[in-house]
Amino acid sequence: PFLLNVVSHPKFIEGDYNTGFLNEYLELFNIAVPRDRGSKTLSYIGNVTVNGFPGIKSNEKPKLASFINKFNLPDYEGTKQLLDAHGANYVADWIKQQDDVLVTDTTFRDAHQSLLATRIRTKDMLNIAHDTSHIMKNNFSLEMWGGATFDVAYNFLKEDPWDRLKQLRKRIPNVLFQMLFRASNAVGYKNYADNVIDRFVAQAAEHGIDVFRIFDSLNWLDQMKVANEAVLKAGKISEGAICYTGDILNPNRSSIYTLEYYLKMAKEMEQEGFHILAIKDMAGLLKPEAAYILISALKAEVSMPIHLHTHDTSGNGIMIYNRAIDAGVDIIDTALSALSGLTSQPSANSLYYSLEGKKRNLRLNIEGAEHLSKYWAQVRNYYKDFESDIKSPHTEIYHHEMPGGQYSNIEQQAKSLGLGDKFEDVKAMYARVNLMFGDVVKVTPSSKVVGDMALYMVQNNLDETSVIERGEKLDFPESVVSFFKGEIGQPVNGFPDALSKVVLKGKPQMHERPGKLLEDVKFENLKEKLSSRYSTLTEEDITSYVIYPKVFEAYKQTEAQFGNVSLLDTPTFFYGMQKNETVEIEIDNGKTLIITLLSIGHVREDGTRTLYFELNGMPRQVVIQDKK
Ligand code: 3PY
Ligand code: ZN
Repeated sequence: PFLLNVVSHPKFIEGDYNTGFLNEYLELFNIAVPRDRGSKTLSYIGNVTVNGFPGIKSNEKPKLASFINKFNLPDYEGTKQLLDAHGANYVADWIKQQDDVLVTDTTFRDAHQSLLATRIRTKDMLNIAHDTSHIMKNNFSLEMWGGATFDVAYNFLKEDPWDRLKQLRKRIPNVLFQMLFRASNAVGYKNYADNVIDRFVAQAAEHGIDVFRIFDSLNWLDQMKVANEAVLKAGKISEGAICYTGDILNPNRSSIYTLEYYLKMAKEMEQEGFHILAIKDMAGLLKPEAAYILISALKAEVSMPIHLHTHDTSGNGIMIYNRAIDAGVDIIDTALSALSGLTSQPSANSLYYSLEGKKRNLRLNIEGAEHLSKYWAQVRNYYKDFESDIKSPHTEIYHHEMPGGQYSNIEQQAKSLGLGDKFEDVKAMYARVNLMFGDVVKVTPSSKVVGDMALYMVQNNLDETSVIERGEKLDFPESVVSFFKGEIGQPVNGFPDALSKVVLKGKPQMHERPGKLLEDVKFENLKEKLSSRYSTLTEEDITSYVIYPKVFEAYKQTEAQFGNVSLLDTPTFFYGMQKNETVEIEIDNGKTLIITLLSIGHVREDGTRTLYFELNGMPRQVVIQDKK
């Protein structure tokens, strides 16, 4: 009966209290938005139990990790206190004075973005947060936000990314929090107005981000300036990233991406006032000796500290970091062993041991890292259905240059287009499209454009010549048209003429920064509009709405229906409950729901089933539409 919205029904309001009308007005049974938190939670669990969770294929619900935290309060001393007390320039100088190699741990962001389709939930991070605060207290930073985590949180995990930031900040007050920021694309896939970038950075800084790694998907510095200025204004650490492309060891690979190119861009970035320079090797293309040459040259020619990021896709990650460390790199990105390797970052644990006997080692608590890694090894099992198919090192990345995170994605896309058996062609085409586009940097979102074009060409049997010859009649993918219009920025060597002509079909190509032409977003008007729609609305919600309007609204709808599902343990969130199982969900300090699933009723003719629960000792029933 708690499902029925009787009191708001017009007949009830008119004074017709005779419940006989319930039989006449069947629409009363359609309203499935329960009001109290217990009912919302039961409704969520009931739904997942009956209908499953998107992407979860196995039936076996993983066991809850048996793990004891060593600490139950955070530590209070670390790099965060250095920044808060002395400011960003001080921290930049401090980094350069350290003999040890400093560590950024990517377990909370890039590691699971690259291995598990970004699916790790806040709950699993919070469960290990106090130990992380202690064990990683000597880290440079924790990369824990940005990139794809923002939209995946809303879209797939049905949780609020801002809440993740705030909750983790409370439990880890001592280590710098770092995010990946796509310059004018913020945490999205297209350009936003400058005032959106400004506002996003200010709010992220206010709620806990200390280090912003800013990159542009075409290495177009003009486009990174707005974000950099916003970070400087917020008093936080601005880290400018150069995306590594091509191969400086191979003079035949590219006439653009030479050592001189990287040095020139680094010097220009220094002029812009970035505090740290990052080399972002998003596809793992940097070979060990290239790392040695590049880092040595950068150390000699720029005074910013150097932070290196790579992916272990080729299997050469540890070797790359060893040579970068020989060359004097200041900070490196690693993941805890259990979430490292392959398309993720190299393992911190392995790197530590590989450096024994050398002059410099990592500033890492190795016993602690092993302890944390044991936790993640158990938790990773919750996400087994999101594992990518890559099982061994891939050296072919040196040829196709596809970022690791894109690889499994594009494989799925190929399958869904019926090109499953042509994946080899798609990868080869990806490399050819890169050259057709003028040899571009490939990272979100430019990598998606190259990928979309490669799929399109294989699907339509096109090659470099026929695409131009038949181009006037071809309907190119939307992302490709947008790229040639200049909407995500300018490639290093500009746009190729012949291809621009057939893709654009007379539409103009822009050579200005798109953000400069976009009108400022009027946040006050949006606030008014959204406040009338949602009873709880934060200033950050409005920013999220601007970046992902549909995704945000869908999230709010799920929240209204099911409450705060981020409180559920992960096995229950993905798998629901099994008969006679009991789970506990702490919904507030000291308020716990103890839920037992007693039985599942048969499907009725209208496709519904009743699930019989016990909630804190009281019997409860939930009617669920069986969609299977
Ligand atoms: C992202 O933009 O999400 C990336 O990880 C790019 O490497
Ligand atoms: Zn990365």
